[in-house]
Amino acid sequence: MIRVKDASFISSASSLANTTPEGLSEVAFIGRSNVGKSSIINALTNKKGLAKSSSTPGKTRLINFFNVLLSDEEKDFTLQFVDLPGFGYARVSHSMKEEWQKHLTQYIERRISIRVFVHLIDSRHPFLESDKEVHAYLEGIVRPDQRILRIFTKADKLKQSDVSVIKKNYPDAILVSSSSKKGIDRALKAIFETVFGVES
Ligand SMILES: Nc1nc2c(ncn2[C@@H]2O[C@H](COP(=O)(O)OP(=O)(O)OP(=O)(O)O)[C@@H](O)[C@H]2O)c(=O)[nH]1
Ligand SMILES: [Mg+2]
Repeated sequence: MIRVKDASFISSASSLANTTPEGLSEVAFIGRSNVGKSSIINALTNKKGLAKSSSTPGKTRLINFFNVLLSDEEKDFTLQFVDLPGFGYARVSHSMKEEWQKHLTQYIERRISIRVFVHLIDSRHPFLESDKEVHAYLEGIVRPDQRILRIFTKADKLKQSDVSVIKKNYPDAILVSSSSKKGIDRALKAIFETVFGVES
């Protein structure tokens, strides 16, 4: 089984120009503000407070890099998890919003090291137009060496009937709860296999 041995904060960047050097394979967590991007990084690494989460949307304002050391019992692997600001956070001035989105899209489109885009979707709202737009956007820019993984967050808030609806519409759906940790092992395995192309 794949597990995280260690995780640590590396740096924050306000734009692509001042990011850490290209190199380690990166997993970029993308989604609407408040969907649970920072929380899933903490759950996956089993480190509360590693990424700053908040009930107030718009908490993450920079591109934050975390070094993650994984092990599959035999070998160690290193990845970089990247916590990003949310798409479409409205409670800032229009010009500031445009500035954020510009830096965000530059990082997403031009950063060579990105191997996986983890698109997080709030499982209570699985069919939002904004998520369809994000998915279409990612499909439009994804390079042959990159993959898109869809993960549904906050699954602890769902009734079984809601789970069935998601599974029917997204047969490969990975549902997770960062609070109860349900689905977290499966999400880690999926990320690992997507990056390294091997079964763990
Ligand atoms: N019930 C429940 N709440 C969650 C879960 N994951 C995150 N939350 C809550 O959702 C809120 C937002 O979580 P964050 O991780 O800060 O969300 P984010 O996507 O990083 O938000 P921004 O940084 O603003 O873009 C916080 O109050 C979290 O405690 C989950 O699995 N279940
Ligand atoms: Mg955040």
